[in-house]
Amino acid sequence: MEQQLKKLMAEAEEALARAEDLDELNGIRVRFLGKNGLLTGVLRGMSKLSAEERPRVGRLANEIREKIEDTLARRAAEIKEKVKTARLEAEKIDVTLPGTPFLTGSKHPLTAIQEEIEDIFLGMGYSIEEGPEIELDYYNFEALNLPKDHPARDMQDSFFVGPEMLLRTHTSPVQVRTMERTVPALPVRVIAPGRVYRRDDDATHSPMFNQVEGFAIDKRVTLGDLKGTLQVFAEKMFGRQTRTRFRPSYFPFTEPSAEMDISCGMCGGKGCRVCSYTGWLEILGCGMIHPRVLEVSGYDPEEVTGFAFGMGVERIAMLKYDINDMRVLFDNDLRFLKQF
Ligand code: 2NL
Repeated sequence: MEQQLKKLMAEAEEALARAEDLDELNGIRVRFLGKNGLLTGVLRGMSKLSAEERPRVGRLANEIREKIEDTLARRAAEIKEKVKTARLEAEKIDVTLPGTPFLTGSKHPLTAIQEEIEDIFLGMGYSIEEGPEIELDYYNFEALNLPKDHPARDMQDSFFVGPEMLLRTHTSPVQVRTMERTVPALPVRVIAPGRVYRRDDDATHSPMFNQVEGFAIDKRVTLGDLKGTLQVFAEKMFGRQTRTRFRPSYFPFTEPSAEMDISCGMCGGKGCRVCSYTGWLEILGCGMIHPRVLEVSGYDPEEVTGFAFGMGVERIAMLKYDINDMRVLFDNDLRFLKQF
């Protein structure tokens, strides 16, 4: 019986040494130490032993059980460690390999310029309003002192989509809608950025372009307020050294009307290719809101006055970045866009 037990132990040790995973170990445990296992099987024969043999064999059996259990535990620990090492090896990464470049976009120059314009006027207490791009003839023309068949309508050749509807030719209709909504509240200071549409198409005109118009209404708003406001705008947009000049002009919705020029930033006003050797660049149109326009929207022109201005965002971008063909702003060629 002692022989049997020693043989059993040798078999168990050998099986344990060969086992490769935890499932196998568990199988060995069941096979040797389980309730119906081999060790139990041998011990069933103990009844045949003599009284002096029994304690010795019993002790040996216990020793063997403990030994097998020890080995089981040791092998389990070894196998766990091996599995862990193998997994670490498999999951190894080389942190010195070059990474995948993270592609970052940038704002389109027109968006950047428009936001810059917005920020300047927000800083002067203006709020931003938006409106529909498909507009009623009434808001685009009639309310702005441009009755049907008025020759000044030809200044803005338009895309009509119905007898009374068109793609807006400027963002002024947003301002008319704002006046209608806010009357008689004072003061009103609003800018209206957005897309506008005109039947024009060449290097300096696109059938769709972006405009920022602005206006201010209050008691006793003057031409001086207009000039001061736009001078501040020009300095913030083009630099502290920027000078402005106002030339008389004509718009049906302002009286008097003017064009504002800024001193050429390229030559400082001396004259160069960019300013066609005049020293000046035209950047916007403006004027005092025509009393008829105030009246149509419900404000009393005897009580309040206002100024208004409008500028093309593309034109500002072209001047600021020295771009000579407007179309590159719409081509979306990355070789161009990546420069900003
Ligand atoms: C230009 C000139 C201008 C206005 C826009 C305006 C709006 C209202 C009343 C009066 Cl609601 N005027 N807007 C005034 C003068 C000039 O735009 O050359 N834009 C690109």
